[in-house]
Amino acid sequence: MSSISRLTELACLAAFLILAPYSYSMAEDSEQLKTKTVAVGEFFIDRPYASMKGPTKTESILLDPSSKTPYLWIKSFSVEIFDADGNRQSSEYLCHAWAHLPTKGNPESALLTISEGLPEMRFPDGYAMKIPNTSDAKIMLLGQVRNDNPHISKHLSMKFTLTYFDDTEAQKLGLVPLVSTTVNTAPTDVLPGKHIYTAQVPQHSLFMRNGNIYFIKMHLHPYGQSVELFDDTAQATVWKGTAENIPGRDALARTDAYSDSQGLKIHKDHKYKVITTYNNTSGHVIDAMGVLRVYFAASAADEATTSPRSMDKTETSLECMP
Ligand SMILES: [Cu+2]
Repeated sequence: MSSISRLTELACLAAFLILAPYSYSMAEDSEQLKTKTVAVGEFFIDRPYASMKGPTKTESILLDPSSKTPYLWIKSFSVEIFDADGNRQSSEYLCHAWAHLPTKGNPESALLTISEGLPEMRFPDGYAMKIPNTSDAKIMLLGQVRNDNPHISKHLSMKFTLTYFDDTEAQKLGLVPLVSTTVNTAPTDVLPGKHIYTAQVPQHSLFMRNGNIYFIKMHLHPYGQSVELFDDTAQATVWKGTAENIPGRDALARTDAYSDSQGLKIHKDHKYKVITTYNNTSGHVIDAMGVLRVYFAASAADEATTSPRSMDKTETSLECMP
């Protein structure tokens, strides 16, 4: 190799090393990831409780009063269930758990929520929920249990776990903040048999901007089969998640989630709908929900021109935001 081309190569390498921190987010270092756990409960169950009908408990916490950074960046939220002796219990008792993050804007845009079939949510590398770290910036935690076993007498408690980076680390990593919103297909009473429910994504929805979805969770009740985000303009599925029911029980074993740094592209000039399917094999009418919750980052241009804080209209009320 000539000395000139060698010099050119070295110059290119130097330029790359100088520019790299600004062009690429660094790999997330788990040593810098902090963890907060909170016990919520107890919940006493001695009869069946359908989804959304079981005992509920709340707690409010400061995530990290010892941290002096102005913001904290939440990476994951999970819940485990224990009995009175501290033995780990099945997640089938989890109806849902919420963490309402402090925000000056739309409260619905800063909600972490997990529910039956999905006991953990974790954002992909490069993305997180950003919250202020001040003495009044409390996170409101809510847990609700469910049960389909009539022969039971149990005291349960929940362990909520949040993982997060402080602002200094988040800046180093170049983390991008996400906002959250839901689309609810809201089938309330489902007759026996197969059913399809469809809801248009409203134009005022937080994710009807150019940008990407980086995390999706779906919420179904037992006998739910799938939740799909469909691009009506392109006539294409954006994402479809399915659920696994426990045979012979009124309970979900598992629901899908989407978590990927690549993201799912959203076009603000397209029309979208959410399609939920149920197969009610119980032989009687059941109550049900079909919710798609997305975590979204707008493109830089759309973020500058459209503030989510100005969109105070939400698709659903706080009582039905799983
Ligand atoms: Cu529900």
